[in-house]
Amino acid sequence: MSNELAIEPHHGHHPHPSGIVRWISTTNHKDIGLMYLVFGITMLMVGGAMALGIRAELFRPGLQLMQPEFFNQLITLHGLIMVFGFAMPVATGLANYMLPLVLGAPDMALPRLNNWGFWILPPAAVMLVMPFVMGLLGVGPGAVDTGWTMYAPLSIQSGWGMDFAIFAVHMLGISSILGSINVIVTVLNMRAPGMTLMKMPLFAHGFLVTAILLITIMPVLAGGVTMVLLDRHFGTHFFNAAGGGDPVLWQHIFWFMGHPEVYVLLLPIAGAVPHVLSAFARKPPYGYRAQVYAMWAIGGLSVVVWAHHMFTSGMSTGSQLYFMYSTMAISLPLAVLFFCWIATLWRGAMSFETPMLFAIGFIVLFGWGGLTGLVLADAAADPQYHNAYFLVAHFHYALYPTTALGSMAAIYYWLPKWTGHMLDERLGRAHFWMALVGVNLTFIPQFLVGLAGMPRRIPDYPLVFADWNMLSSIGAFVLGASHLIFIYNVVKCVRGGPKAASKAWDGAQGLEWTIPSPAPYHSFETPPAIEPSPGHGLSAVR
Ligand code: CU1
Repeated sequence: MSNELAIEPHHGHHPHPSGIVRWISTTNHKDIGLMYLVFGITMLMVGGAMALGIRAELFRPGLQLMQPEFFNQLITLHGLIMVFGFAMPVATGLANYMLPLVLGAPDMALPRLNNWGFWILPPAAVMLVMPFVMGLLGVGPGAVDTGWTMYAPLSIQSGWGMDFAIFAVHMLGISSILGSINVIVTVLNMRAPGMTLMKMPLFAHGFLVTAILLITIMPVLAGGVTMVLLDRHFGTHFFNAAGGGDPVLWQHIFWFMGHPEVYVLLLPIAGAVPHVLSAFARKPPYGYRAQVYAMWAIGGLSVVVWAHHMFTSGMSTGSQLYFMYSTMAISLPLAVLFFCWIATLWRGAMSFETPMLFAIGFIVLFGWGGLTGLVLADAAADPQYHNAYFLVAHFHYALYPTTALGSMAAIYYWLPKWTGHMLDERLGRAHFWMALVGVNLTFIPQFLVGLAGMPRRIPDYPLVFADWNMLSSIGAFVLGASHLIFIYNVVKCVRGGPKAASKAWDGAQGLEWTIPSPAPYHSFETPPAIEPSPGHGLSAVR
């Protein structure tokens, strides 16, 4: 029986509220997923504008546009906004929209909690950015200016923008813990009958590991920033050396969250990309089991390697060796994922539509991020790179391909399912090539100036670094402009375009392609009778 017969939106329900009330009160996974995506992309624009402010100041040596205090606020907010405001909400939006669709479920397991989890986000973002806006208007000391790592003792001495950041981190943490609980409960309880854990799509595995990681690390960060708050206002000395505290303790707490956070950003994409590769190579994902085990291994290892960020903080040789080797060990499961992705393409009947371009772009550029990370993980070499622009280039090569190219691959891939329209391929290609040129032009020069010794987090630099910095700034503006094409293309696809079939892409497999495009308000009111496909996680309807 085809599923489409079982779906008839609205039957047996009260009429849905419309207008703003609909969005505030909605418990529908698609509405909430959409709000997460819109919120995340909005924050990408805000954080991106701040990055362009940074690059504009660094276009030439000397201070042109801003004072160092303001520059510090920009780098801090750029980091916090991109990680907590853009990357995580976009991933949560994908989870909300797509998990019920790929699992054959009617909705997420905990819809009211889902609503609450989203609506904590906008006030948190306002709280983070408000001191910045007030500072611009000449009121107060401005936003948090410690760098996104919020290192003590700076975070204890900084102005009240820091207190706002602490409360914002609390709220962001609550939001992602609620979202994670929902993902775990949904994946464990809402799968279509017959879809065992080892037959569910890789997309769901990626989010399951991510959600467990988030529940492990976010409370630790919340506890850490609470200790900073106590140090600032309530006379404790957790991180204050003058009172017998230890600033390095903060670094341990922060990076216990901060390192797994990288994999929180990677694993949802590592789960989504195989769907795209397999659709456009017209082959099932290669090495399904290996990919699942690799994702779990990455998740497990990611919580025991954090102090590789702290090699220069004065740690014993034994600890350095441990954190060096454990960090390098992560490259093994990561290499398994890479080989599986490449093997999925191997001898496939490939075509290069926009989502495929972004998926391949993600693999190649993220490979660069990973390889340069190995250099930094070497405890003996790290002092050369620590706090230099090499590091900045490395983590942007790790994070931009993942959070932007990877999530855009997923968004372009599922956009026909969301809107019922095919996207404009020409614009999609233009977006891809412009982003590809932009990201490389921005960050390759940063590797070079970093190796030559340019430190990070400075608004001014010696003349000798001028040419590379100018190129990097030009690249950043190209990259920024490419995002405008993205937004225009998505809006265009929402408003119209060639009609998308239920199965929008030839080679696409999985339950989400068995229901109409656009997907109806309630996805699978009757659990689909599935034909669990042997060993590659993309079930078909019987
Ligand atoms: Cu790390």
